[in-house]
Amino acid sequence: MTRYEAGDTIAAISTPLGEAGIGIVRLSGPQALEIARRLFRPHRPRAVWRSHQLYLGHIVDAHGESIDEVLLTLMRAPHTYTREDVIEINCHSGYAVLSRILDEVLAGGARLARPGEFTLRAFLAGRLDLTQAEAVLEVIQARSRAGLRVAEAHLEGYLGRQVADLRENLLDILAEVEAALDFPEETPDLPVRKLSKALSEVQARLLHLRDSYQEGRLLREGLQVVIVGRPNVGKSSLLNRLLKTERAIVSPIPGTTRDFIEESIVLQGIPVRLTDTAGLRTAQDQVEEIGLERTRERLAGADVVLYLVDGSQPLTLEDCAALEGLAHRQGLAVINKIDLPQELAENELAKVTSFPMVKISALTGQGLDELQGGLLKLALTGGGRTEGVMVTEARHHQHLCKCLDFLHQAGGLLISDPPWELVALELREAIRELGEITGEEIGEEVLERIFSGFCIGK
Ligand SMILES: Nc1nc2c(ncn2[C@@H]2O[C@H](COP(=O)(O)OP(=O)(O)OP(=O)(O)O)[C@@H](O)[C@H]2O)c(=O)[nH]1
Ligand SMILES: [Mg+2]
Repeated sequence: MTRYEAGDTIAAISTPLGEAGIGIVRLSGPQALEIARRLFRPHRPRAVWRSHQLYLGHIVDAHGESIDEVLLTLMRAPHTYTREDVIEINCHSGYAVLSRILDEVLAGGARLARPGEFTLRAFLAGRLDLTQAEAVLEVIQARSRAGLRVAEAHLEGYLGRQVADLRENLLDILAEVEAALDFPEETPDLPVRKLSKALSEVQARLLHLRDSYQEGRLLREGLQVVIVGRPNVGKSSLLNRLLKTERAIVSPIPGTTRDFIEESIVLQGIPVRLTDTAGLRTAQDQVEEIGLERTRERLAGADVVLYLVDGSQPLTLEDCAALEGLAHRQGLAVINKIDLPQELAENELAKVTSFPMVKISALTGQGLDELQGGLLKLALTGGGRTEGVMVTEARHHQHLCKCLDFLHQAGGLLISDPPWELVALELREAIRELGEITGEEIGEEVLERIFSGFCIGK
């Protein structure tokens, strides 16, 4: 094992490299204190260094010349993030200061930390389970309040504990089955009904967790919304309205938007990525053709489609064809320009699409609340959850699905006098899937993949 070698001292710049009030160089490992003491000149020299204290002084280079005035935090193992000795050097944040201090630390015997290595050490030391380690990244990347709330709950270990608890329940069931397998004479006939009931209870809780992913994924990744429609129906005007800025060019000339425009907003705590696209029509030139191709690509990746029509015009054949092409998608049929005299027959529109209908004016802002409400309703078909542990990671969701598959197999085998060997086999697989979520059973390559997504210094 090269990557997970403990024993060496790692160091990294833990704050973004840029001009700011404070930047932090962090060290963790058995030599952290020794390295720091060689570089640090405290304002008030002292014989005893106490843990969890701040010291004011200077970091100096090999010639004794000061690099910066800093506040140094000393944290002795085991009450630290990594459970090793940790030193944090709070200096002024600037490229030259931070990189010079890091260079001195590395020259002093530390090794540059790999992405996520501090958190990896916290995981390997047993301070965090894997769901908590992953939540560190989730907290950093949270894009909305609701997303942050869920990430913080993961960091507290609520998800990990729930999964570990379910795994324990399965281990209990497995123990009963295995006892009967190992000592068939001493064990009375296994209570199939009781085991079946215990299994169903675990399955129900797992299903609940698995289903929370629909909303969890939205909180994490955001909702992809694409605005499409014929030229000039007001797509860019709607984008601007939702963003509350004049982001996209709006003009009465059809074909104004040629490339797609993407921006983010937060709707009731859920991050939404909004894409305005080039109007759907037969391309007039090569640039427009490329624009249309991009519209189709964005459309393919959308969670929700907003199909815009101009209410002051009759419905066209192109609209009908486009809407029919979207029949298998989730979306809203948005009638725009309701401030103008209406020419569009709503019943005709209803005939070609099953999308819920919303009427708005991108010009006056009328109907915008209904539009946003309709959007969220589509995104949260489960109605939205306000409490309980939620799954936000694709990795966790996959393991939950696989675990449920194995339990389904096990459940199917539970008839009177079932092949207990096979039941045990399915149960063991199911237990392993849960162990991969919390990290109790995890391969090195999976760890590698998870932590390589982190930034250096975390
Ligand atoms: N009266 C009225 N005019 C609108 C409304 N929404 C947009 N318009 C006007 O319709 C014209 C086209 O608006 P855009 O937002 O550029 O339309 P678009 O769908 O982005 O058009 P392309 O980019 O060409 O596909 C502009 O003159 C807008 O001011 C509305 O709700 N009411
Ligand atoms: Mg436009």
